[in-house]
Amino acid sequence: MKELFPIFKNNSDLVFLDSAASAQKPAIVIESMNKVMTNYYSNIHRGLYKQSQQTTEAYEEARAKVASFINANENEVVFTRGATESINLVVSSWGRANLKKDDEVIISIFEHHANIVPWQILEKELGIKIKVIPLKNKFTPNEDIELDFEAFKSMITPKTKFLSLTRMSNALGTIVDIEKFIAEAKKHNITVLIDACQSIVHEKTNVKELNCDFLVFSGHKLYGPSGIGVLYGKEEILNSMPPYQTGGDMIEKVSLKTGTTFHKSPARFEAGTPAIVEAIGLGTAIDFVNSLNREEVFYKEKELANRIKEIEGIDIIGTNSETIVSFTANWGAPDDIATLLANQNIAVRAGHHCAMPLMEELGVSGTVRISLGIYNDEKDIEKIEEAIKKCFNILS
Ligand code: ALA
Repeated sequence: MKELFPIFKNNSDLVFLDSAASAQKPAIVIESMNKVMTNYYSNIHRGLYKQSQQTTEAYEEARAKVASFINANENEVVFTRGATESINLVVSSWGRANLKKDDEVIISIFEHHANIVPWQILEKELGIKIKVIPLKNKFTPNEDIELDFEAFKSMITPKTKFLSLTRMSNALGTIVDIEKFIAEAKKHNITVLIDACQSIVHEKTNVKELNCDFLVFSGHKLYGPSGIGVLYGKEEILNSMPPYQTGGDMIEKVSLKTGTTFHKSPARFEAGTPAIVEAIGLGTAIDFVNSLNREEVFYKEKELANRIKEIEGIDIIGTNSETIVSFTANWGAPDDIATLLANQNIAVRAGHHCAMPLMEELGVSGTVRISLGIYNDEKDIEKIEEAIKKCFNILS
């Protein structure tokens, strides 16, 4: 698989174990973006000339690929700059239009800052209340970790309006049984957003089966470019929401005399010139992922992760994690371990992983996070095993 990713040709010793932060790009994605820019690039939805029409077609084709990838309709797929912008869009637009003082929003202790801080802004601005689904059991290293579903059920009240939940913890790799949480939320008419940033890379995602109202993900973790992300929203909900940003392409009519009217979704939420080339690159990344036997790839990634969990002398944070291994060690600080690994050309992430409340709950300042992608193989695992032993010898 490495041969499909030019970075490994140009960095033959690189052991890349930081795909949860951002994945490497296959040649096919790089070439497709290059092809647009060298052959027909123009702005979209505006030009009557051939190149503009070609670029518009490629951009809208990318939207169709995303829609089919998650089983949505095309007008339910909004291109954003990334998952962070997608969540901010929902909080800012849906939140301000639908929430009032004392309304409750439920998130979980697993959430990334991008699914916490926008809600905190509304908490200050509108006086809403944020409730947090806790861990089921007191945290113990080298044990499984899960969210407390019973606690979630008991925190729902008539004032609970929104559930914003990750499918897979970016910091630990723990999978959340979102089907169960969504079904419970729906019994109480709670609007649901799923953060699928990490999970969509590894598993099939079907928004209709999930019955979530919103789902967000970024292109760059899915072997696509950075600067492009997706907001899925149910059509009637998106069309009921006020615009998030205003400007060109999202308006139906602007008049200084009678005012402005707006398009429906998706144009309603794509003000200005969007990330055209990146959207097309994301479409190609989806073609690439669709060409793989996804179950087989996921199985292999899990197997490799399980081998890492067996390395002696490290404390695994959440042994039931999948494709990610987060650990601490009583012989070295996460930053020191990551630096020594970097010196051996091994890329991992160390720190709080933009999930400081989770770290606080676990009682750690940070972890070393090893995250796997489709290009990782047995050799990478042997190298990380060896490298961690070396770190132990140096630091202990
Ligand atoms: N959210 C990305 C991560 O988990 C950057 O590292």
